Order: sequence, then structure tokens, then C-alpha cells
Amino acid sequence: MEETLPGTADDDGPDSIVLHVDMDCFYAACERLREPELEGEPVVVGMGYEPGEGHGAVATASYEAREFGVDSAQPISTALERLPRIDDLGPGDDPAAAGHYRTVDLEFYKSVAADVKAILHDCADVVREVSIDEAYLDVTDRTAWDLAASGDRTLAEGFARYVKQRIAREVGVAASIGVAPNMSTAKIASDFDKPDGLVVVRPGEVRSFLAPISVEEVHGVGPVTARKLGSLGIETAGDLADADAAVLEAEFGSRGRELHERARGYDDRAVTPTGRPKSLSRESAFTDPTDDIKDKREVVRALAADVADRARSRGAMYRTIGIKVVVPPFDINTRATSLSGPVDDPELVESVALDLLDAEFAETTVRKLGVRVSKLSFADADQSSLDGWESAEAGETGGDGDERVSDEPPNTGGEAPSRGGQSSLVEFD
Ligand code: DCP
Ligand code: MG
Repeated sequence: MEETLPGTADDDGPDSIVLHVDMDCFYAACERLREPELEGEPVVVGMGYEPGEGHGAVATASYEAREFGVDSAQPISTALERLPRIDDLGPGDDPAAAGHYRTVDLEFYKSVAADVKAILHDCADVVREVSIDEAYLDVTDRTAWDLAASGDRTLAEGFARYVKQRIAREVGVAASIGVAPNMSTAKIASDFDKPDGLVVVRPGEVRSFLAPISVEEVHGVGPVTARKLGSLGIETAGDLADADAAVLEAEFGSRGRELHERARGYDDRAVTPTGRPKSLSRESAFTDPTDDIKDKREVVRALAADVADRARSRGAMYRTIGIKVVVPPFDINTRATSLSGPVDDPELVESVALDLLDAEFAETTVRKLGVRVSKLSFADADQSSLDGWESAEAGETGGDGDERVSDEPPNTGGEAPSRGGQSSLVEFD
């Protein structure tokens, strides 16, 4: 009988199947794509590094370079001490003990990431991108924890292998994948057998898989917490799982209970998609509040152009166009017009935004104006995926998916009376 874990209990429906995909030495792998002769060689990619120079920091090192003690975030000068640059070798030096140093080329890496991401979106309906080279996939609906007919492997494992092979074949870079019934276990699993890893933790195995792992690997445990846990004799996730919840709570408050549950394999966070903002908006404040309609129209025109341009570059179509008008001191008014279907039409954004301004705020003294498009849909998956990685990073800090540039606090304004026609109150949250 398989042990039933919290968060994987039958009464929650079937166990989730979460994949955590993390590319191996990603920037170095990208450099190898355009310089295949770097395959199997120690490669160091430096940020702020210039060929022949010794400054900058290591962004990543290939696994061959890591053997020499080169690692992310190290000064290039340290890396060069451990692994000389191949171009600096003298006649008698051993080329096998030297490395290839390259400069970060983020645009290129983003284009490779977009190709990977397109595959991930093809393989899962729910993809949460967390960095340029890392994403969670919820594939519960695409596969199963059941054993494959051919043996003792799960269908989920076969599915993850398929994802890995597609990335390798179609893009040419290696991914490590962790498969588990929840996000934190999947993440630990993807890191467990890098590079080129595929680690599957079945629902009944979560706790035993986590048990020997250092507490530092548990989601939410930083160095300070790890030290404190150490002083309580708690070194591994297993120790943490076995610890008295009351003691942990006394020491760490409600976080203590949470860490205890994580260590026991409990993590009921749903994989929520990122990288696809719900809306795009931009705001601009006047140095001095103004009621000049020409000034207000000019600002709205510029904001509309900017927002429409960003929507287009992300491959986003919108069904709602809105404005925000902040009246001194902090009276926030929002108005929007719904369209009959999704469009990508910069001129319409401008004319609708101007109409909304003219209709009610022609005479109003304003402190700040904003334009927003919302009810987004992404027609061109490839296009939107290119930027998706970036917004995913922002999303990790707890955004709601609305990508905006604003210093405005969340909308605290009261409800505006709903107007006739199709305009209505929307929140520039
Ligand atoms: N990166 C960076 N600076 C860091 C860490 C990472 O610029 N301090 C960049 C370079 C990496 C990429 O982000 O290639 C992805 O980060 P990872 O932590 O996933 O590291 P790698 O993919 O390089 O290696 P691994 O195989 O351990 O995932
Ligand atoms: Mg990586």
C-alpha cells in the first residue's frame, strides 16, 4: 500500500503531475549551439566580461569547467586562476586544462529560451515560467501516475522523457526534469541528477525522497534558517519532517509549521501560469496637475502608442481599452470600452482612449493619466513566448500578471457609477 501524503490525498482528486524543467548550464549550452566545437569543452560565460580581459563575473560554467572549481557568480579573475583561458596558453601549456571564455549575449539566449518555451507550451496547458531557463508544467491532464504497460515505469516518466527529447532534438540543448506530485518536490528532483537528469518521485515516495536531502534544499529555507535548524539538530528534510511541529512553531512562528509540512511533502500550491500578463498598462504623472485638454490628449496619445506597441511586440490582442485619470489629490477614475472581439489596432487604442478622456474628463484637472489594454489573448504563441520569460521573472515576485509601470498604489477609489453604452469601471490594480 502506498502511503498517502497530505496534499496528495485521494479526497483532493487524482494526484497532480508537476514537471520542473531546468536547462543545464544554459548560457554555455546556447554558446555551444552556435559553436559546436565547444561541445565537451570547459566553457565559461562571463557577465561584464570582454575577450582578453580579466573583469566581470561568471554567469555560468559548463559542467567541464565546474570540475575546475569555476562556478556562477565567481569573479572572472578567480575563474581564470582555476581555469586559464585557452587563448592565453604558452607553447608548453596543457590545452586540456584550459577553458573557453565567452561574453553574455542575452538576446541570443532569449531566442533559444523562446524555442524551448514553445515546446513546453505545446506539451502542457499550464506552464509557469520562473526564469530564462526554468519552468513548471502541470501535466495532470496529459498523462498519469499509472504504470506503463511495458514495465515498472510510470506514464508520467515517459511523458517527461518525451519533453526532454523534444527539447534536445528540436532546440539542441539539454534539460533536467523533475517529476513529482507537487512543485517543491519537482524542483528538488530536477536538481537531483543534473546534468541531463530525469528524476521521478511518485506520490507515495515523496517523503522518503525528501528525507535525506539537506534542509537548505527545502523551499523557503535560507542560510539563516538552516543554521537555526542545525542548532536544533535538524540537518535533513527527514529530521525536519520528524521534528515536533510545536517546537518549530515556537522557533519560527507560522513559517515553522509551513516548513514542517513542506519537509513532509505537503505543498498544495497550484501551478499557475505566468508570462502572459492579464493586461498591459502605462501611466504618466504631470509635474503640476493640469486641466489643459491639449496636454492631456498628448499624454494619452503617447501612452496609447506605447501600450499598443508593447501589446504587439508580445503578440497580444486585446478586447478592452481603458484609461485611468487621477484627480488631485488621489481620486482614481477608470473607464474602459469593451470591443466585440480581440484586436491588435494601435489607432483604435488611441481613438478609444481619447474618446474616454474627452467624454468625461475634458475639463478635469488631472495629476496622472494612464492607458490600459486588457482581456488579452495571445494569437502568436512564439512571439509572446519570447518575452514571456522576462515577465515570468517579474511574476515570481508576486505580481498579478498585470505588467505596468506605475508608482500608484492599488486602486482604492470607490466604485464609479456605471455609464451607459459599453464603458464600465475597471481596476488599474
Ligand atoms: N545566471 C546568471 N548569474 C547567476 C546564475 C545564473 O547570469 N548567478 C544565468 C546563467 C545561467 C542561467 O542564468 O545559464 C540559468 O541559471 P541556472 O541557475 O539554471 O544555471 P545553469 O542553467 O547555468 O546551470 P544548471 O545546469 O545548474 O541549471
Ligand atoms: Mg539551469
